[in-house]
Amino acid sequence: MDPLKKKFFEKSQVLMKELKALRKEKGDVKVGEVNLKQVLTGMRGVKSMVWETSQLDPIEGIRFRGYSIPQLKELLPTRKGDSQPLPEGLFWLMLVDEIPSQKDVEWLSDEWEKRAYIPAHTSKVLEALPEDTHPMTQFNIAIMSLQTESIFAKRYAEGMSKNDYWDASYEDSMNLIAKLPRIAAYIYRRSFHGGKHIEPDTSLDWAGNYAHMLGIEGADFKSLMRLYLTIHADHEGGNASAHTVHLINSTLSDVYNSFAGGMNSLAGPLHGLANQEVLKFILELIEELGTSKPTKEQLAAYVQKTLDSGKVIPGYGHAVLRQPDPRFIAQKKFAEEFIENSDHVQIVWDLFDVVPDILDSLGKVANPWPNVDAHSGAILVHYGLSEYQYYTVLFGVSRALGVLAATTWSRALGFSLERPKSVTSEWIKEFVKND
Ligand code: HAX
Repeated sequence: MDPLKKKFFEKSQVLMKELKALRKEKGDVKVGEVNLKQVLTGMRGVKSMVWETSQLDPIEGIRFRGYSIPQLKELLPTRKGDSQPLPEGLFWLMLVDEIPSQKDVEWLSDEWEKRAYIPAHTSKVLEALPEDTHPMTQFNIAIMSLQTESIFAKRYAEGMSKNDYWDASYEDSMNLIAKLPRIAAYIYRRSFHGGKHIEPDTSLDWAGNYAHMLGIEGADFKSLMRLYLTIHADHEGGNASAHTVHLINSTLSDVYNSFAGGMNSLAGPLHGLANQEVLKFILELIEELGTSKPTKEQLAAYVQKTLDSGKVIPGYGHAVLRQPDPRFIAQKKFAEEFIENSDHVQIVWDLFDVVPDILDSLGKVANPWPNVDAHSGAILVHYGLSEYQYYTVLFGVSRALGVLAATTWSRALGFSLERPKSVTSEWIKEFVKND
């Protein structure tokens, strides 16, 4: 058994027994109440699942196994000569709740490299699609085509014992994560660079190699990708993409089916697609205002006009956060350190000064602050990745780390099929009348 898998098995056995005992002895303890507003507005705040890998605080933002993003930047191993954390380190941390050593992350980079093989039919499936198919659609179709590789599905069909679900899930998760940069880079080169693909550089780490296969060279872009793929990895279990993965996987549908479902959820503009919408918004405002150096007054007027036309300001607001997103701040710090004289980055910073007051003045927006998606596009454009239709794929590659680590835990802990209760509006009216 590989060292990460062995560690995971030992830890998950202990927790599984503890949770079983808790369920038996304390199963009736109340953990909260649900009010009508929560039923009517997307179940905000209803505590209804266990997600081991990270937890979100409205004010402090995300903590991965208790560590904030600045702490991760201090503690996770880096590649020699680079200052940004390696996503391999975060995956290790999320899976086994331990900060890995340099040797551990090097082992993981090598292990993913060994598992990165893409079956021939996946490129055939992609090639059958029109080149202008949205990259997220291509990404999903490619993931689904990889389902032929599912060890879980094969072993289940052969009569696998419940006790082995975690093992097959671990293998599928490791294999899928290993393959994602290759299929994601393939889609980018196919859609935007005439199908001129770039061979992987197996001496690089997972994120560095992805940057290389995208065709954007330079140490700073590799560094950005390590940071980007770390900070987008997980945002507890209630967000739409993570929850979709959790729900699908609870039916014992394999990791490929589950992750593809989550990616369809990430492809919505209120969720991950917001990163493409933000850059589109910035490009459109530059076009309409006729300058790439707009004043804050011009920006304020443009924001107001957008709201007046019944649209949202992409990259602002959040269902849980009530402060600027630490993932936005981490990207701002990166831009301050590495990027000089970018009009796009300056617009992002000026919008940060202008938008919150305007959203606040509407009197209904719960969180007027920027979220993770407000900053990423401007940095990517700086390095030459200007095709914003692709941005959510980058997010998706990263999100695999969190949701697949969490899914492996779900199978090890033997979580049940998810099945909440729905009610009709008639039922609600009756209930309120009788209350
Ligand atoms: N611009 C304009 N109006 C906004 C707004 C924004 N950025 N954010 C919230 N509002 C509006 C809502 O549309 C809602 O209006 P109605 O009552 O007229 O329907 C009202 O304010 C209350 O909404 P809320 O309680 O503040 O926010 P929700 O929890 O319902 O929604 C969203 C959270 C993220 C969907 C919302 O803030 C939004 O639409 N933001 C813009 C899109 C975006 O950036 N999405 C990415 C979020 C982060 C993420 O998941 N990344 O992947």
